[in-house]
Amino acid sequence: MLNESTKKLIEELTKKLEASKESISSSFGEILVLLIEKLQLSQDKEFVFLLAGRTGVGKSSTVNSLLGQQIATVGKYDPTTMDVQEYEHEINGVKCSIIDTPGLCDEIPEKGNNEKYIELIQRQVKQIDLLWFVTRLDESRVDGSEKQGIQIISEAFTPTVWEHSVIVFTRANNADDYLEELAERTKRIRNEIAKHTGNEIANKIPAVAVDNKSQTTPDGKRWLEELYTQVFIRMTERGAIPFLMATASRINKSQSNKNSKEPNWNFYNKSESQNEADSESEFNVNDFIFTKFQKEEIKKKIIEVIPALAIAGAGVGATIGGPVGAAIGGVIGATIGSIFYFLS
Ligand SMILES: Nc1nc2c(ncn2[C@@H]2O[C@H](COP(=O)(O)OP(=O)(O)O)[C@@H](O)[C@H]2O)c(=O)[nH]1
Ligand SMILES: [Mg+2]
Repeated sequence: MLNESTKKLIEELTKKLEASKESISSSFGEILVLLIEKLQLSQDKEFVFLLAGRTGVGKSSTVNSLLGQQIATVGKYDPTTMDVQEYEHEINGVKCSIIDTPGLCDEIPEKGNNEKYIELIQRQVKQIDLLWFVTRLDESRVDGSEKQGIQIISEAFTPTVWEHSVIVFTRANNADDYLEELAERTKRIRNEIAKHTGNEIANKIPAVAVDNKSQTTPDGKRWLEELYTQVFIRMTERGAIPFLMATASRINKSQSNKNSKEPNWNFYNKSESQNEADSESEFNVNDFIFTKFQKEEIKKKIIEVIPALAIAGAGVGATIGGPVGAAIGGVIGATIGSIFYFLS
């Protein structure tokens, strides 16, 4: 499946590495081949998000923030009936599907007609890689429509759908007492979900507070990377690699420019990285700056999805990930760069 030039490249890289002082597994070339093959296969796969939450809470805005593009229309719907709307997109050549559920968590005339909606969902939604339950942080109760939405979701799929879900709180900067409200609201929503799943599943659902109008939450921390991390680690194995591929060109950009100890992996759009290096003070929504802990969490998930990478140790990533990614190029090269960035 690999073309000749890629094969040659891997041979050369493996030789170089073996000649260098780095202690590197001799099977590194094999791992790389396996990785490239896996990514090639994933290129035609897609990841599917299902968005649940009242109209206007910020579902579309949050997905757009995460994916770095205006993928979903913001502030457009005023649902009068329950509907399932699927939007197909392509990001860096990788397909993604965003399923919106207007009415699901809303006060609408049709409310109470759960059977019909469950049927509609079952007919239209074949697979979910990540379920988003989105709600505002600056509201204290779980309202009746949200409870109804949680119930419909649990029945339409099975309660185990919540094993691949995140709770997202929007408008974090509108909260009066951020940390207290975050803890309290998380507890309440998990309790509501637990009615269908039991505590075991519900208490593991991560909650992420975001604010689509700001880089940070009231504690001064950046939320985008936390959202990325939780979305990635909760995603089905099927969706994880396509998601990584779709976002790879935005991983490690700012880190590599700011931290001279790490190799500069400018294997993506050159002019773009050039611009960034020139104007480093400007916040760019496309920049991810992961913490050590977030990198560690993502690494665990990557190894879960591609177990062969477990033996590609720390030093390897820092030494070779960038150059290999750069040499291979394209979305596969960018993804390899990202993977080794997280592994290092
Ligand atoms: N202040 C603030 N406004 C937000 C936030 N998220 C979304 N909005 C605004 O809320 C409105 C509805 O957002 P939208 O993403 O369309 O909500 P959706 O109906 O759940 O998809 C828009 O005017 C957004 O700009 C947020 O985190 N903070
Ligand atoms: Mg929307």
